[in-house]
Amino acid sequence: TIAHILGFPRIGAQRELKWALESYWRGKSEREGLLETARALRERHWRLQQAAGLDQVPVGDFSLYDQVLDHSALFGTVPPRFAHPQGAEVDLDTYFRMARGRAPTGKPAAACELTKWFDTNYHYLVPEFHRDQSFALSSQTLFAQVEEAKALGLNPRPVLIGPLTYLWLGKTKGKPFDRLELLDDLLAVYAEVLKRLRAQGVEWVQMDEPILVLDLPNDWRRAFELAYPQLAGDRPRLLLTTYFGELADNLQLACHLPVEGLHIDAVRAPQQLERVADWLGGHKVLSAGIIDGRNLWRTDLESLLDRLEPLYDRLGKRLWLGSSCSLLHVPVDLAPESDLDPELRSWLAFAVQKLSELNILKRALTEGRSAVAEALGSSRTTVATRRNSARTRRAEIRAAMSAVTESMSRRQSPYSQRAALQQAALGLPLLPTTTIGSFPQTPEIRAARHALKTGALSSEAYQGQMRAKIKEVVERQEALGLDVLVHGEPERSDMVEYFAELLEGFAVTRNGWVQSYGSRCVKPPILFGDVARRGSMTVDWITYAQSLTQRPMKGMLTGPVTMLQWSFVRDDQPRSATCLQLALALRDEVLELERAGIRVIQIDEPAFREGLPLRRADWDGYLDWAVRCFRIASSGVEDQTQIHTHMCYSEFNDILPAIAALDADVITIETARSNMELLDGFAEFNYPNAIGPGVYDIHSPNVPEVEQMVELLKKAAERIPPERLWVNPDCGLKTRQWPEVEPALRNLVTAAQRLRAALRKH
Ligand code: THG
Ligand code: ZN
Repeated sequence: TIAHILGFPRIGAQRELKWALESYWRGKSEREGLLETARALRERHWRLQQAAGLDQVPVGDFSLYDQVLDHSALFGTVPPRFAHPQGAEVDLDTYFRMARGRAPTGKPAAACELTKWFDTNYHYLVPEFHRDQSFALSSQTLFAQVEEAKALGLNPRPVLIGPLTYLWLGKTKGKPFDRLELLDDLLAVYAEVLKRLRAQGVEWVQMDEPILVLDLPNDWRRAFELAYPQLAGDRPRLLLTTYFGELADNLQLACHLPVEGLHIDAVRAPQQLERVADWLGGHKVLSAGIIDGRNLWRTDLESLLDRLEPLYDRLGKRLWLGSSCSLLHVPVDLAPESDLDPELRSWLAFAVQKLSELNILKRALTEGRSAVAEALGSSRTTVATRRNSARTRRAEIRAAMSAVTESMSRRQSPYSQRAALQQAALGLPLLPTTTIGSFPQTPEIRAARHALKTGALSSEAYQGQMRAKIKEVVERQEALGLDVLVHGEPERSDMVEYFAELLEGFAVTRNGWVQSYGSRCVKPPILFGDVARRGSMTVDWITYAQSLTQRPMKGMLTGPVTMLQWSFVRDDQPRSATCLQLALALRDEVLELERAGIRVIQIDEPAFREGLPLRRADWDGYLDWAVRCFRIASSGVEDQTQIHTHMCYSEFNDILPAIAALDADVITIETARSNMELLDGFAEFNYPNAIGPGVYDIHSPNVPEVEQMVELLKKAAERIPPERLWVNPDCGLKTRQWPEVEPALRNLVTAAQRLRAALRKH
């Protein structure tokens, strides 16, 4: 019986990789320094696994930017604009140019697209395939890392994204074609990679095929049956790994593929364990992913053993114990989190702690429970204290949940009536201009927040500095001629963390960073108990900002679904119940903003689409409660109060009815890069309320030209009646800098004015 994990977080407990990357990109350090930091992190992470008694270490789970990009380098999938000679080694700067559009050497070019990795908050770089694509082994990195692990006396298990998942994750460019046409050519490179690994003495390779938990079209299912036999021959054993969900209709397919082992996610889908054991045949390894790679609660070891012992009796050594998925999605180490409440802390396991949980389970199976009695006792106590804790349940919140009525999720009047009342109250021009909420987080703002945290700055002094920033952005917006203003959010570290710090039921960590993309990280809060609003969270800032201007000031909140989606949430009640608590807390904040005279309130839901389950059969259930929670948060207001929402990073077309059902008065969405094609869906669907399609791509440092935005707006006006069209950037401006933002917004306002004038003439 082997205990193992599918991957370890690579950013480093102190985010060493982030600092090393950013220093290299700025030209402040040499390639050697970066590579040495990376090597040292790999060694540290492998040693942690070894010290915890795990039997194999994943190799290739480490990446300098993204594991999908690493595969594009391995197979030579480099888009033509990077002028990479076919078959040559993909060097470090080509790699970073693909990721970021630029690198210390080489010509800049448009970066590859970033997209969410399944239903996580991690983003991968989308492989680009063109019609005459061919693949060739173009990176030695993986083989070198195998040698590295061997030299340390470890048993390396290289991690590869499987051929079908790799093709699935990519996009075709140019004339459309079927990606499966590329499979044979790609398989030849996989065979070569496997042969090389075999020659290096590798016993097992982890082949990730997480698309086996999706609804797969039949030709993709057939492709699995055709592809894997072609990988037979001189190769290591294959552990086919699936995660993030249930195999369901792909279960027999996965069990019958000619590989030596199958890994399943037994946290998201525990019910499939026994069925897979039944179907797997008498010689294959079953790797049970039983330690949660997506959340950070300590495992109930004894209940799990009740489940695993009968399986172990059946399978013996063929039962392996693993993490449900890579630990990439959880923070590194709980040990330094000394600020956390001790009781809450005793309920948690970060990546390092999860390694020992695996070891305890393995020992309990192979040596008997008595060999680890102490650890099991501690787990039992944890489970009991958490279940019975007063911290997790509040009577008044339970009462409020039961008291929710149907009318709480309905505005007083339909949109058309509200729109007229809002227009009368706000007096906005045709094509009103606004921004999404955040303005550049300057080094001064960050320094002030840091000084507040360390105690170097008093709370009063901090308030004063933030107010000064707010005044500055209000003046700038007035000067630019924007119609609906924002306060700029200088006081917010992160749109989720900010509210988590103020709400009861949440804890935040000091250093619990999780990689979001490249060197960028987020620190997801821990939602451990009933959510309650202690007092107002945004009202002082917003009313101060409103006091500085006659124009409407938008109050900015993060919506319930996004708060849920971007936190580690409790697993002792359905997500829908937790989301309802968030909605009730936000509803109170919305009402207080309204009472304070704020007439436009935005409730952001960028993670609304990402929360959609991976299987279509589960969509309606999710959309039903997610929509209801948004409506509960937003519907307490008078008709005159205008509710906005914002969404980004997503394909919206498949959930348009749900987006319409949110019944926000205005939705602002990311569209600049899709050239307004995204709006076709909204137009075809006859989306009923107002829309602000982003006309300024804030992900690029380029300043958009007036003409360019006028063109985009014209396209938008062909699809959406101008009376229901707003003009705004794609997303918040937090990551941008003033020298780009100011001219870009000036052009945006000019573009709106031009189109208004043109429309008046007709
Ligand atoms: N907040 C949270 N999750 C998110 C986003 C967010 N997921 C999707 C998207 N936005 C991810 N985008 C980013 C963009 C910037 C950063 C992180 C995620 C970022 N992080 C800082 C860093 O890594 O240096 C750390 C935070 C800080 O110090 O401000 O810049 O907005 N929850
Ligand atoms: Zn956005």
